[in-house]
Amino acid sequence: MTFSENWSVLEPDLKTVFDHETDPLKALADARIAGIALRGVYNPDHCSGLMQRFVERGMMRAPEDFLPEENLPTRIDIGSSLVNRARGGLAISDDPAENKDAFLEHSASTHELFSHLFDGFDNPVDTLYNCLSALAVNKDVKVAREPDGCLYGPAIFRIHYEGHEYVPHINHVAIDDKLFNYEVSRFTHQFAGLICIQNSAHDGNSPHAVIHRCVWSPEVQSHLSNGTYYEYAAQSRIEQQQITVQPGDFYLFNSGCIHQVAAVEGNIPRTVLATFIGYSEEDDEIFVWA
Ligand SMILES: O=C(O)CCC(=O)C(=O)O
Ligand SMILES: [Fe+2]
Repeated sequence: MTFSENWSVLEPDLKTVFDHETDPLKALADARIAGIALRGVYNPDHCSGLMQRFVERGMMRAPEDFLPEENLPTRIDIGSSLVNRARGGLAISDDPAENKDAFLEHSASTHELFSHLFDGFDNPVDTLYNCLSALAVNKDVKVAREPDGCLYGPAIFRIHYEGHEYVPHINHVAIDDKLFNYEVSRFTHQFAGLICIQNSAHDGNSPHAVIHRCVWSPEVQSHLSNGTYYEYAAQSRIEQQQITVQPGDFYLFNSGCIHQVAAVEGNIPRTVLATFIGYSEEDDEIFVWA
């Protein structure tokens, strides 16, 4: 079976990816493959070093300080989230223009933070961008920006405590979030590109994204909204592929395909360095943000 026929393949290194597929991001855009994993791109010792640093600097609760029954947020972000600041819980106003200014201002502070946060370690954001550049054929991978040059936050650490779950959903700035006042809405496809920083269990069975071979459509949306998606997926025999990764692995999937992540179990927070990626076949730029 070739790479392009085998939807479930998550190739382990760059050479095998390119042995099978001349343009892996195009294969992802067409949902011919579930995702791509590049193993061991970031030093796992630096992953645990970063986790320790986040706790020491008070940027996250120490795992032993987290009790699920205390009603504390089960997710902590380090970095700027476009959707949260444009229309989610961190929006400051009903005025989209004000939210945009605030998001871009926050993004500038993330660039400043990330300019020293990794001192003494390899820079994981650079590693993530290097992975994307290696996979991008004839396209430039750039931090997302507005026409005036203002940069979006380059990536975000998401720290997930016990109970945190992502139910089946898509991420797409135009289709789902309808953020047409942002430059990133110009892209046809949106991907999610992540580096696993910490698994919630050390036995390798930590939940990560399950990708469904199901692109968004109004019909699919009605099932998501009505709570009937699982039945629909079973009836339609929608293929699913679980992504299994270890700290230091990079993984990439088409976030326009339905995906989900099971609830974290246990007191080790599942932590990823996450980005979204805008891709259009005819566009020679690939924009990356969080
Ligand atoms: O944390 C993950 O593995 C994926 C989370 C997710 O749904 C996303 O990044 O869009
Ligand atoms: Fe997602």
